[in-house]
Amino acid sequence: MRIVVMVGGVGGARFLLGVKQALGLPATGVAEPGSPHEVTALVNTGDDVWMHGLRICPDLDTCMYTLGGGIDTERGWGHAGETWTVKEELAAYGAEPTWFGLGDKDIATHLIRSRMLRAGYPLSQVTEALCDRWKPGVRLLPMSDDRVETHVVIDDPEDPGQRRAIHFQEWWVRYRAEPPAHSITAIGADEAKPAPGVLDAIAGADAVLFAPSNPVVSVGTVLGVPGVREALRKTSAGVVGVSPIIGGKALRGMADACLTAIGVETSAEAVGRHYGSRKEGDGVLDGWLVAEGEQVDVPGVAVRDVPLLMSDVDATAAMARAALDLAGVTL
Ligand code: GDP
Ligand code: FO1
Ligand code: CA
Repeated sequence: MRIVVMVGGVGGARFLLGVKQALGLPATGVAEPGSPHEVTALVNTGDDVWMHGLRICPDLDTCMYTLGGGIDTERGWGHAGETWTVKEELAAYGAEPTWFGLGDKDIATHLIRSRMLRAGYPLSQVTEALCDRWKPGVRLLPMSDDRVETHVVIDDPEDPGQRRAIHFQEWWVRYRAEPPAHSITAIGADEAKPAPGVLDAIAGADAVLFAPSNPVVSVGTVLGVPGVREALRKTSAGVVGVSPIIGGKALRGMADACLTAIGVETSAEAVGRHYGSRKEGDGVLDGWLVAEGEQVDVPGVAVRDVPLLMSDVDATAAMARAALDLAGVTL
């Protein structure tokens, strides 16, 4: 089976661990040759940012480290056993931004990536090279090789009454998404092209799953790459999303603040409707997985309620199996 999963970072990576287990793929490392299943993750790159002269790709790295067995499970991002010596030295120089957690081991990833990008390699090839080491066991495809950066318009904390656009990383990491977002825009999305292999993966899939990732700044950004929505509406694969909202709450992070910014209520039903039906509308879903006991109606979309907490890999694998089943895939 060829499974495509649209993901962001922490939530998406944990969901991918469940998808791998559901398909009988080894937890870490690559499947032995001839495995009947292959998984392609289409990863959000709107969080990406240049900092201290390094290109940082939070969602790609979170997926790579998580699936490669190197993630710090507590934080959900960055390396296990990380140290922060360079970060402290940069702060001693007063080199901004001091609010971003650049780990020493993580910097090696950014040095390799920045050097390859400067040498003219596209992000998709850089990612492939980095994955040669980490062996995530799924193909990690950036949504685009072109620069797309999510920015958030807030009231300027330093100059009340003025509005300022800041990078999503500053809004989230520096300000914890406290300042209300007046608008969220993926700068460069309109001119971006899907990375090589993205549209083919969707067209050739047996199932396309939306991880329970942030529907605005993760899945939403991937959907915003020209050509992706059309490919999803055309594919013969079943397209099924997993709600990141349980009981009207986002489990972690800033999905509620993002949904509010785009005028969507923080509920499984509102997010399902936001993605919309492929058959009875201009949306992209055939199915929508919601939390057990939730009564959700999304016109033109088959809704199923199942336990939706990714409390461990077994629980996540059960969610993945339910999503694949709803997508019409029999394992
Ligand atoms: P990020 O890029 O690091 O923010 O990670 P993602 O966008 O991939 O995923 C973040 C989303 O995962 C949040 O909006 C959460 O609501 C969702 N999430 C986290 N844990 C769970 C869980 O156990 N179950 C479900 N259904 N969603 C979850
Ligand atoms: N998240 C934080 O909350 N604080 C940090 O200092 C931080 C540093 C960081 C460095 C590299 C990286 O790949 C990710 C990092 N993240 C950090 C996570 C990341 O900013 C967010 O989790 C996602 O972008 C949210 O969508
Ligand atoms: Ca992210």
